[in-house]
Amino acid sequence: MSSVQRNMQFKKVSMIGLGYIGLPTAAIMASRGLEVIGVDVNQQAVETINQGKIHIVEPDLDIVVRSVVQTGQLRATTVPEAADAFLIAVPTPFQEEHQPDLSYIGAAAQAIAPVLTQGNLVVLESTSPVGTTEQLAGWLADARPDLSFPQQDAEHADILIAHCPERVLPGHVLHELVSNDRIIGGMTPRCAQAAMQLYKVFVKGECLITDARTAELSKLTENAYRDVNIAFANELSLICEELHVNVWELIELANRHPRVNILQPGPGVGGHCIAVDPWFIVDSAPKQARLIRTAREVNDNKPEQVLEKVKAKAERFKKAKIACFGLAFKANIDDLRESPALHIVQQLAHDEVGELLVVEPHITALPESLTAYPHVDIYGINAALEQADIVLGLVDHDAFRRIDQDLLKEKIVIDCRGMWRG
Ligand code: SAJ
Repeated sequence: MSSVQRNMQFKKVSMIGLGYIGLPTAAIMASRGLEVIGVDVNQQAVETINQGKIHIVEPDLDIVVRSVVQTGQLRATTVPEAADAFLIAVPTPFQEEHQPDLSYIGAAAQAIAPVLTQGNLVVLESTSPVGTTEQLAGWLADARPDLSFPQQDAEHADILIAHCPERVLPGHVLHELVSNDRIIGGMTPRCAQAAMQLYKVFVKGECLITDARTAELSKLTENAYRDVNIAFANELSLICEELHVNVWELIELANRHPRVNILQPGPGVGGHCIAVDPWFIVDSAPKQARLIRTAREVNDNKPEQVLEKVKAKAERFKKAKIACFGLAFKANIDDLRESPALHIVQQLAHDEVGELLVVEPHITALPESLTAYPHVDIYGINAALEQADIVLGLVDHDAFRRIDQDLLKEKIVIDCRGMWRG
């Protein structure tokens, strides 16, 4: 290995995909002095970013983006151009039967292949099934037979490839991007070293080196671990209902054991990570991943159980007024993607269970999926509480936790988050 290879200098870096992960990462790298070219197929997102604005919601991200666009360190485009390193942060959703959909990674590979040059580093950040980094390397090799890749030339390859999964928590992205430890999975040790040098530019946490397959499974394992633990809490909530025990008190007591740490039940698991990633393990090892599959099923069934409970209570009224507290997929964010709360409200609206008074302080208007229903409207906290027969707590936003519980005394309360226990 030459000294040039040992000390790769990254000056210009390209981020493919400017979404919830790509844009903050691009902005942070730019703020550390790298020249960053952000690439996205969404022309509108590109224009927004080039105006120094953002098209997603993440605390403080607007400030960083405005600053690095103003100084010229970050520029967005729809067409990839040559760079020292390419990071890929595109979606990896699943298809109908929960098989992973790698088409966005395939499209990213096709987009960057023409501009690759000898010595480039390509890093896959998207959460991916085991073997995807090798698949990416295969696609790039097919597109560029004039260059050599790690699967062909190991440590002598022209192009270095690694998988460094993103692990940041929505709502805390800017902090966690810098402070979290980072897993660096190289296709070869040299690939890992190069990727580590790049991440060291902005990561204060430890950079832990491994191979690409272990890095892929590590990310999936982290989210499956959380999913299984939430499923345990959700299952407990059903057991407690059957046995007339308060699940929140039960968990609080059990967690006083020094080696017990049960998570919180809820109306289901939302977001685009935890409800998706465990399926990638199930898809790759269906016979072995029995617990992981069952956890997914337990969590996916939770909204149905909430619906049944609300319907049973609403039957007592001619047309129940149901105040639905929260639409977001979790507390204190405005992200409605894959939200069990939204799913429950949509289903209540569809089944005409009553008049729905939707309270969601993080949005200003009802989402499109609810606007067509005449018996659904958006309300402030107090107006909804004044009128409601049934109060349905779906998301534990801080604003809801602060509600004066005297106002709930005369109501039928279905509190899926344990926020009104007092
Ligand atoms: N939830 C519960 N009970 C709990 C904790 C969470 O019902 O005790 C629910 C939330 O309400 C939400 C869902 O689970 O609907 C997921 O929320 P989350 O806060 O657990 O996770 P995400 O999806 O926002 O982010 C996760 C994180 N992964 C882990 O904590 C292991 C994050 O670090 C990852 O980067 C992210 O997935 C990702 O992009 O994969």
